[in-house]
Order: sequence, then structure tokens, then C-alpha cells
Amino acid sequence: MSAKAALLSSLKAGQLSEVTALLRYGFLSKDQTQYKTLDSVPPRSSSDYNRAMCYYFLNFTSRSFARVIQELDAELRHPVCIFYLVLRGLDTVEDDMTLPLDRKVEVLRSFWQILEKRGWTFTENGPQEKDRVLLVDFDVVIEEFLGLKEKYREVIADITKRMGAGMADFVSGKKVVTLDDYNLYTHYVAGLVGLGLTGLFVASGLENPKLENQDKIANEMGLFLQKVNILKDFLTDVKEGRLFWPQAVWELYVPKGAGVEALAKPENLDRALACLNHLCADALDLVPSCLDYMSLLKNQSVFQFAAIPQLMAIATIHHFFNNPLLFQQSGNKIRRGLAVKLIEQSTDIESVKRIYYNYALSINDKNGRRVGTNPYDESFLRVSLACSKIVKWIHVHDKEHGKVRAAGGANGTFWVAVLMAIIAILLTFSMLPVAH
Ligand code: IN0
Repeated sequence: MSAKAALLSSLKAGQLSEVTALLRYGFLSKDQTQYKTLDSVPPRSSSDYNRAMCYYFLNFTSRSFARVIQELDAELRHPVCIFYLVLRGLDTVEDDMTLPLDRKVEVLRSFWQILEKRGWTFTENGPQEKDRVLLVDFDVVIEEFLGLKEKYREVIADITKRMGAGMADFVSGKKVVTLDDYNLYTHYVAGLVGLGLTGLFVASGLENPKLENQDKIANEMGLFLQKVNILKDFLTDVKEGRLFWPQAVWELYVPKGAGVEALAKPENLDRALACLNHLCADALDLVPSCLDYMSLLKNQSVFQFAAIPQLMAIATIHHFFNNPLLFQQSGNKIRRGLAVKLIEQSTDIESVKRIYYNYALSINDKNGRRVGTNPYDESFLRVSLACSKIVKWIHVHDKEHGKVRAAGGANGTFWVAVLMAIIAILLTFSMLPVAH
């Protein structure tokens, strides 16, 4: 999305604070150091070719998250970058529907050993696979992996082994039927990332050693992110025939005998919303654990690294809860301006608590207003309970830290709204210069 489109979208929503956040993020924080802006292949002759290629891939595969990784303290930056690329490689094998099943399973199960094979590359992905190039040049990731300290290599290899085996089970026919299956699948693809990152944080010596025995909440950090991804990708995934919504839940809502794709039909919108809200409640139940995890973090750069995706996820649930758009058009996201504002507010646990508090109250409010509007929807109490538990967690934490919570005030006045409308009109007719 262009800078102008992002600005317009926030202006149209009447969010001045997002507009100012976008301007600050775009114009003030251009850090040219390191590899943050590397967006072309480095010359093969350069002495740091392998490392530069890894950051090129990182920037290529995930623009915004790449920036967050590179804000980590130097000791963790490279291990996390390599961990991310290894996982991305595994994902690219798992995702590709053109690979023969036997071959796919073989590569997934042995990927942790491949990490030690100097010179290994993989050219068997279909041409449409977005991150195909990463595997075509995977030897550079292997070189950098082999250059990491042993304590980091151990964590990465262990997680890769467990994740590859779990993915292989699911691609070989295991289905996401029950809630247990849903929790197991999300454990393999995201919960294990939480365990691995925690292992890296502790090994670096930069983080709270107490994290070591926190597998449950580390796992749930990942589960929350992945469950929100699975919710928001409904249309794209259903079209590609690989939906991860648990059957035991969608079965409660589709017309008798129908498949999950029935939820994409306009005449089934009420059923679809009821199912969505049920799964939102299931995801929201994980939030107290995520807050527990974040409240244990001590290092500033690690805190922001962990908090930013969590804030995006809660904002995404807030956006999609009971929202018909999820079933009507794919590729919907929270506004870029909102994302940037959340990044700016990810600095410390008090700021994060305030954001969660507002979202929990707002979701609870939307929940209250929908009572009686949908005959299929039975998750009203579930959602309400999940929101109450989030608010309760925050109150308990406030009390333990001597904090008094003030009620949120209104933001925005009549004149601010008028000013924003004028800027929006000028932008629409391209009368203001904005960088692309
Ligand atoms: C991640 C996670 C991630 C970051 C920080 C702490 C975590 C703790 C537990 C588990 C995962 C954690 O964050 C990224 C965020 C991301 O990639 N965002 C995308 C947004 C988007 O729309 O795709 C971006 O481009 O900005 C994440 O989603 N995953 C991930 C992968 C590897 C690592 Cl090392 C960390 C993917 C997943 C499946 C949720 C684990």
C-alpha cells in the first residue's frame, strides 16, 4: 500500500493520531544503518555476502516484521533472523501444493538435519511459491546458521525437528477436527516458535531466566497469533481448499450436511458470524497467558519484538469480531496507520495493558450490542467471560504495581474533524505532496 493510501484510509476513518503516527514512522525514523533498507541482491564479491543475503531475504519475505527483528539487541538479532528464515523455509515446503506428498514429508522431517548440510539448495518448489527464492539460495542461510553460537544452533535445530515432524503428520492426512487438533496444529506451526524464541532469549543472557520454565505461556503466545491468522484468512484458505477452522466448531453452524465453504455464502451470513464469534472467544481466552508472558520480559528490545505482533493480533480480533467483511472480501487488514500507532505504543507493559484494556472493553461493548441480533449465535457468554478475564488480569496487575486506572476520555474535537476532512479532500485530488 502506498503512503498516500495509508494516510487517506486513516483520515477517512477520522483517526488523526494514526495520521501523525504514519508521518512520524515514515519520515522521522529512517535508520539507514545495518541491512534495514537492503532491498536488492548484494554483490557476490562482498565479504559479508551470506549475511547480506539473509537480510535481503528477511526484508523481502516480511517488510514490517523484518524491521522489528532488526531492532533487537545485537546479540539476538542474527540468531532470530536465522531462526525466522529457517521457519520460513519449512513453511514454504509445507505450503506448496505442487510438491509430491512423499517428497514433501521427507524434506519436512529431515529439515533439521539439512541445516548442517553446507551447500544444500532446493529448486523443486512450484514457480508460484512466493518464497521459492529463499530455498533456491538456502545455502546462504545454512552458512549463517553454522556460524551461530552452539547454544543458538541447538534451540533452532530442536524446534525445526519438532515442527517439521508435526507438519509432516498434518500434511499426511491428519485433519483439524477437534479443538485438541486445532491446538496441536497451532502448537506445531506457532507455539513451538514461542518455545524457540524463549530459548534464544534465555540463552542470550539478556532475558529473565524465569522464562525458562514457562512453556505453557510461551506456547500460547504463538497460539494466539496463529489463531488470529487462521480466523482472518478464512476466504483465502477456503478458496485454496486448506482451511484450518476446526470442524467440531464449524459443524455446529453450517446447514446440516454442508461443508465449511457454506459459510462463505451470503445467505449463511448469520451462521458464519456465529461461528466466527465462537472462534474469537477461543482465541481471546489465550490473552491472559500472553499478558503473563509479556509481563515477565525485562529487555526493552525483546519486549517490543514480542509485544508488536500481539498488539496487531488483538487489534485484528477487534476489527473482525462479528464483522461480515471477513466472509465478503479477502485480504482485509487493520489500517496501516493503526498498525504504526500500535508499534509506537509497544514500549512498555503499562502502555500494552492500556491498549488491551480498551480493546477488551470495546469488544465487550460490541458483544453486548449484538445480543438478540443473530439466532445462531450462542457465544455471547463465552466472549463476555473472555473479555472480563482480560480486564480482571489488568486490574490485578494494576493493584500489584500500585497503579490507579483512569477512565479513557474522548479523543478528537469538531475542529480536528473539519481539518482532517480538508486534508482528506486535498489528498484525494493529489494536491498535497506525499512520498511513495
Ligand atoms: C513470529 C512471531 C512472533 C514474534 C514475537 C514473539 C513471538 C512469540 C511466540 C510466537 C511467535 C512470535 O511474529 C510474527 C509476526 C509477523 O510475521 N507479522 C507479519 C504480519 C503478517 O501480516 O504476516 C509481518 O509481515 O509483519 C509471526 O506472525 N510469526 C513468527 C514467525 C517466526 C518468528 Cl521467529 C516469530 C508467524 C507465526 C506462525 C505466528 C509464528
